[in-house]
Amino acid sequence: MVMLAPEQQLEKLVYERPSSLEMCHTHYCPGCTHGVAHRLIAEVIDELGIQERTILVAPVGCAVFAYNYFNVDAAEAAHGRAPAMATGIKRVNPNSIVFTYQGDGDLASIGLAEAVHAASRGEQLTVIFINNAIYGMTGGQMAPTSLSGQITTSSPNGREVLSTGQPMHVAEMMAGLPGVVYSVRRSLHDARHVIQAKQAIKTAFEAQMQGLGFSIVELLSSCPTNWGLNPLDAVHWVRDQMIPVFPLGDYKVADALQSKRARS
Ligand SMILES: Cc1ncc(C[n+]2csc(CCOP(=O)(O)OP(=O)(O)O)c2C)c(N)n1
Ligand code: SF4
Repeated sequence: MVMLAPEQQLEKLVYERPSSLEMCHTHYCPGCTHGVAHRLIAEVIDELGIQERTILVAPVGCAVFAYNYFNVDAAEAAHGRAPAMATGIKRVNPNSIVFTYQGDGDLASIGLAEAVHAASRGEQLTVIFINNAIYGMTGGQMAPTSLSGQITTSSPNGREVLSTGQPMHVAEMMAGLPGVVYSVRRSLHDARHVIQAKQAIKTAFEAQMQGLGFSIVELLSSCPTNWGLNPLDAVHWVRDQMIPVFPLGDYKVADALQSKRARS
């Protein structure tokens, strides 16, 4: 076969599936940004060259089958228990890179204790926290992160903050714990923010690779199905309704990571 110089080639590769993603269809609904989050994590794992030593701890929630979608070793935790399971996995395999992938029902509700204690202990883990303001898998019940007045199947008249509290701010809360070295919030609602989200995921994994402590990236994510919106309106809802309540930003970046970012 005649090899053409790059400038003579008619086809240019613009998309390649990360090796850390399996070649399969996911069960996510059209327009759901769980898939975007998966793609970003897989790209980061590939770019950091850690596929062979990365272990996912999957949640219960819409991402329950994440272990089928990532081409890395994986374990499935009971609902909310991923940080506890990840703690054990990391402690017996200190050279592995362990991450949990958890929704807001999983992390901020039933599994809040496991998440907060793992963070407080400064476990060498990375948590990817998907905040879609609702319980997706079970049919759209209110989550700790549901917005004030948000209509869900368990708050048909809108979330009443006097009886159910204000939306929980996980990235800010985690930042207050000494064991946490990196806690930020990003959004998946448009291309610019997706690129920023990827950079944060990379920094979070790098924090673990350097043995600095617990890192968490909160990602504002869409659930068009349970919000009753089409995919475009759903990402606009993230932008217009969620971001004012959950401001994007860096809530904690340890000095060791700051100086690395300044050097790069
Ligand atoms: C011990 C236990 N309690 C409750 C459930 C039911 N349950 C399954 S998924 C889920 C909520 C998932 O919501 P979230 O973590 O926000 O993830 P999403 O589906 O939105 O991605 C609940 C309550 C369960 N599987 N196990
Ligand atoms: S129910 Fe919501 S979170 Fe779950 S896959 Fe569908 S759109 Fe995504």
